[in-house]
Amino acid sequence: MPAKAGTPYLDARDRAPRDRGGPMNGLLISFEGAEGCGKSTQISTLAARLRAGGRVVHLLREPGGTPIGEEIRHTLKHSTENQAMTAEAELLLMNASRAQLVREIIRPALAAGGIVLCDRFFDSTIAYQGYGRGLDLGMVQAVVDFAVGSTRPVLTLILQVPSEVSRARLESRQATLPFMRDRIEEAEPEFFERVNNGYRAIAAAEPERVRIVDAEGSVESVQAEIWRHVGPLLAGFPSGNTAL
Ligand code: ATM
Repeated sequence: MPAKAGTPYLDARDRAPRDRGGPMNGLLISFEGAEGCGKSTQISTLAARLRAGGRVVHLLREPGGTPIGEEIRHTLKHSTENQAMTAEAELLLMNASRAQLVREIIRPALAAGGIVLCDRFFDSTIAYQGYGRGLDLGMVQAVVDFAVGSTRPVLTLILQVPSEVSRARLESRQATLPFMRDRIEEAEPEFFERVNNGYRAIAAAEPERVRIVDAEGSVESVQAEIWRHVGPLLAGFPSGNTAL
């Protein structure tokens, strides 16, 4: 129920519609999926194709993407002091990084008509902190709403590979970079199963915005599938602009 004028109490949902951050002419597209699903390769291939077509593209990652966000990312993933981190602190740090990224980079980029490709956005929080860590989903959603306000992706692609494939790729990466300890990747296999269930639930709840892409095929075939979703969004969207 909307808050009455003069009421001191406003919850995150009342506040979100006012937190618009100005007119947004660009496109925000997010990419999600388990580790080792091939997201980074696909996002940079897509960015190159869009830039070749004269689009202004911003490639961002979460957590991170700003100097403050990158410090938070280090604390979340690699800091030697992070073993004791609670799920609640993890939720808030992910969203502190996000709140900064939205206001420092994403909103100005969208206002200038750019295309923002985000390697993970708030659906990671629903999947990892909500489904994976088991935090209350209503609470997680309220924190996300506060962090992003009305800045939401027009399209979210979840790249899906079988969990054995994802685990095998993760283990081979860990073997080649043993000094890059990552607290989140150290979770047990059941955690990642819950995360994948979360992604399936998100896709089922928002079929218009969220699409699952089978990412097991060749880089080219997966990119073709991604383009089938992205291409139609570009119709009527000016290319060759000089945004940001
Ligand atoms: P990558 O940038 O390598 O995907 O690492 C980010 C990690 O942070 C990833 N971990 N794994 N495994 C997913 C996790 N994450 C969250 O738990 N919540 C979030 O909101 C975001 C953005 C990422």
